[in-house]
Amino acid sequence: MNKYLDISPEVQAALAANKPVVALESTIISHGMPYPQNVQTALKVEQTIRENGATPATIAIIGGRLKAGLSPEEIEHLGKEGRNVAKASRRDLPVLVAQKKDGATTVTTTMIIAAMAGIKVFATGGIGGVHRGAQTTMDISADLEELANTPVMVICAGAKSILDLGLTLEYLETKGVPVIGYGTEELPAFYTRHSGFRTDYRLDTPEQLAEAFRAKLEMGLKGGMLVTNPIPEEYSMDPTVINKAIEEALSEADAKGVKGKEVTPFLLARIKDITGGDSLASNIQLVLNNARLAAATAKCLANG
Ligand code: PSU
Ligand code: MN
Repeated sequence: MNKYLDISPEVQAALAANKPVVALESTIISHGMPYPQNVQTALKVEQTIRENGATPATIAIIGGRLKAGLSPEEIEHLGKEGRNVAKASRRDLPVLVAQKKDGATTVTTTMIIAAMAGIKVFATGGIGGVHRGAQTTMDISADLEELANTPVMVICAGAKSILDLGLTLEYLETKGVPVIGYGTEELPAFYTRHSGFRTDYRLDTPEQLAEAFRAKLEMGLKGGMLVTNPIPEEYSMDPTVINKAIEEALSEADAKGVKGKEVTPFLLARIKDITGGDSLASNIQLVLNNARLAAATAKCLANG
């Protein structure tokens, strides 16, 4: 096994017995939500995965060790430290590991570490993508490149319109990443069920998701698969309210000159404040919804 990787005993036992395991990211804990809701949500997501018959593996870098499976104390630590913990993308891994630092893993690094551990399914909230204005800023999330290269199925609630959704889909097409709508032909827009953009395929059951991903793996096609699972109707936001908050957050980021890895956490925090916390409540519910689908899909993959 990779000498930098620690798989928790619980996750190791599940993998050895070919039982379903679901990977979870930690940037959503340290940079995506405020304390203490971040810790409460992370623990609730783990519990939801257990209740749905799979083993959760929350992923992070702790003291330079790549961790698949965290203790509740480690989750508390990442949540409490928040933005003091480095947001770790692919380019950050070498130095964080060499210097024995902590890192909160994004979709990118969670995929990398999940693949090292042999975990195939990963549940999160939203992925990074092509930012609006990327024609000049070149701000394109490393998440897209990772989806192109690393064999993990990522289950999210679509992408929010802080991104250019059309360009994000174009990029994924170029890189050969299948974009699946779960129970829908339309790409969900994270806080809402509708974006006006189409996914590549609609699949309707966890078994169908598992079959498609298994086919991809068995053909030896590199890269992952993106499953977009719409937020449940009862938790979805009013599009006018959320789009106004997004526009406001974007122009603030622009005025303040926010750049690089700070862009996404800045926008998420501002949107939460502008909506008076409503966006956070939706965010929590859509993550739980993705955790349930991921557990069901991991079960199908393990049984197949
Ligand atoms: N989108 C969200 N919540 C998040 C993120 C994105 O709705 O927490 C996080 C994820 O960890 C994602 C990362 O991988 O932000 C993307 O950051 P960037 O745009 O800097 O690549
Ligand atoms: Mn970026």
